[in-house]
Amino acid sequence: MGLVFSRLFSSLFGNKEARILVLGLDNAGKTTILYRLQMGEVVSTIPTIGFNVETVQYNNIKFQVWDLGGQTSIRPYWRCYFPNTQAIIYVVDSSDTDRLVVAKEEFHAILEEEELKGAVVLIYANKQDLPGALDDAAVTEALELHKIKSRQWAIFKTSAIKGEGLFEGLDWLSNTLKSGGG
Ligand SMILES: Nc1nc2c(ncn2[C@@H]2O[C@H](COP(=O)(O)OP(=O)(O)OP(=O)(O)O)[C@@H](O)[C@H]2O)c(=O)[nH]1
Ligand SMILES: [Mg+2]
Repeated sequence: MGLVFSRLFSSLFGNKEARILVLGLDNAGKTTILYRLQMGEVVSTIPTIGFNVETVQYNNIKFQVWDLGGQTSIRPYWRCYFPNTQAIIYVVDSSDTDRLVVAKEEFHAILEEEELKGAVVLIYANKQDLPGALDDAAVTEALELHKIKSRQWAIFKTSAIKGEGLFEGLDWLSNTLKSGGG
């Protein structure tokens, strides 16, 4: 009842809330992105064991952003966070071409998850500032994004270090969520 009331209250005052999961392989830049979005700064990170969660208020949406550790041994725990998720931000290190196949497999495994069937997907082709980084078209191909069926998705080129592309992606996400996606 409390939840229903707070949702009604939020919708009356145009303040939608959304629970977002940030997923991707270790070293992709997820934690860097979370704090770039939240504080507008580059923070020094260590590999995440577990999660970080922060609230990011943007375009009248209160995003509750969950950044999960991406190491191989902790990826099985991602599913503990799947329920009630409106959107996934999938982060790829566009310069880590050796691991794009693994990134693709993890991505498509996520799309298969029943609990995430309704979630919209934003892909960040991150680390565009690095030499040899693949562009959005090449990452689209490597991740086989054309195989995505009946789900809203978009890909943006980003550099968390330079602060480029992140809010463009969040614009897409907030418009998509406002128009009923997720
Ligand atoms: N050049 C460059 N480096 C980046 C960028 N984004 C993140 N990094 C660096 O990549 C490294 C890993 O970043 P993290 O944000 O800790 O990566 P993560 O995805 O959270 O990794 P896990 O917590 O292990 O899953 C750090 O040294 C970051 O400074 C980027 O856009 N460009
Ligand atoms: Mg991290």
